[in-house]
Amino acid sequence: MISPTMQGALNAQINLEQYSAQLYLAMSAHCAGKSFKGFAHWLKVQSAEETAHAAKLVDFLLARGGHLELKAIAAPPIDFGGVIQVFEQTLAHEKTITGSINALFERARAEKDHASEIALQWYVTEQVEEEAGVGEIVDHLHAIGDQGGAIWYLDSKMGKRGKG
Ligand code: OFO
Repeated sequence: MISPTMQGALNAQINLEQYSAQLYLAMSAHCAGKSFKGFAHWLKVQSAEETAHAAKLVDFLLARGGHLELKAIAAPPIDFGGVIQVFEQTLAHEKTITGSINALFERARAEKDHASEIALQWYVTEQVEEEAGVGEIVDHLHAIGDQGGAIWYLDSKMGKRGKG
């Protein structure tokens, strides 16, 4: 059985993952509005991944006899600026999520909740990948700038995410 504090913390993390899905969907629409179809596609796939992250936590919470307490999901911004700013904000957001996953992991460890600790290891590893992947995109964008032909090349590359 999961403790009330861990249950509350997991519910809060579920809400954060759902917010991440909303945020990336809003960013995807923002990029689509600027005809950056590849960046829009990448962010839409990312949004779906965040929904899956939330669902995985829901499954774990229920398997441990916990109660799901869904809360309202905060509204994301509408305008994110240029593509570089979009991905800088994505990286900043992922760093925030890493912080909350680490706090959750530490709580599990402090409570000697081994099951939660092991389940959260997947998220710790995932955050390493997410920060590295988005960090690489930010580096590429800084290198090429958001004007000129190279941005469209990167856009077409981003459009291949999940397509083999
Ligand atoms: Fe769920 O990993 Fe990004 O936020």
